[in-house]
Amino acid sequence: DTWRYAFEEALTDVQGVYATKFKEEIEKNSDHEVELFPYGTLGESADIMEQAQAGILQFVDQSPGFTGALIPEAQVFFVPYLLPTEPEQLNEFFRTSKAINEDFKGLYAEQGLELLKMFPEGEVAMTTQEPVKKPADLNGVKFRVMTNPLLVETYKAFGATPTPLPWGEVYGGLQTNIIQGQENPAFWIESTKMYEVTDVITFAGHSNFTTAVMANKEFYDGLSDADKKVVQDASAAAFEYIVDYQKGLTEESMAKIEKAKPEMTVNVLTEEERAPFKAAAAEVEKKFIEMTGDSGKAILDQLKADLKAVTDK
Ligand code: 6CS
Repeated sequence: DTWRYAFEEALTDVQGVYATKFKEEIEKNSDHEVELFPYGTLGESADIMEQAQAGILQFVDQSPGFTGALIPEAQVFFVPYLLPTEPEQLNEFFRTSKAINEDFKGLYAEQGLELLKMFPEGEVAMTTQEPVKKPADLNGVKFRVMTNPLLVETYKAFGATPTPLPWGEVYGGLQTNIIQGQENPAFWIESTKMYEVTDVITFAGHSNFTTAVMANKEFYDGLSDADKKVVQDASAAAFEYIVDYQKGLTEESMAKIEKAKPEMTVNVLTEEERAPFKAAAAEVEKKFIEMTGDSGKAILDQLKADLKAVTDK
């Protein structure tokens, strides 16, 4: 039989490389086949999620940036400056976190989804028309964010006018000046040519793009123990593969951007410049608790404990 797996990016982007590895592992270790559906073949992120919940798709990669309406707690990844920036610590956090590997599993299960893996896709950078050195530089900037209420709060706290949009509207929105900024990891800024429609890239270190791969739960629960193991093993192998694949990826992507558009301004904010952005985190954290109540607070506390365990090592 054939299992259908959709994701939010092209085959050659991070989610696509992960999915390709997952497919290879499944097909090597079982009689099942996996058919991959990259971005654009089945609709926007919200569409592929609906199809996965309906059981039309067996697997889906949807980033928490789009999962906020379904699972409000998944917005925790948009509390700025929460995750470590050091890659090995970050990877170890995703491997070992109880919040991610146990608590979130329960929340996804309530929505008919078996959470298989969460993984990081790289440090998020802002791309804008004008330099961003301080929050005031974002005043009046209509800044596209993924469709997620907490990210709206983050960019409000950063001083911008946040505009939630699905991915498909971002390039055109920048081109026609409906929006003047957006944020994403460097590989994505490069592969989707965001640098063609913005002039400045700013690294503020406020977040790492997190994504999540899940199965339709009814489908997963109906698998034999042997097939469940094949799926779990393939997920673990794809995780290790993708974190390794990403070593140096930001630098390579930035070099390609530099080559394609030498006049692009790239600013890496200093600690001093980051301070006012960091100061916004407390307010966003408060909003997160308001939106998600005890359940969100429990996840946030667990996540912080998991982070501490990794950074104390
Ligand atoms: O910003 C977005 O909407 C997209 N960014 C990435 C890195 N992957 C997929 C997502 O749709």
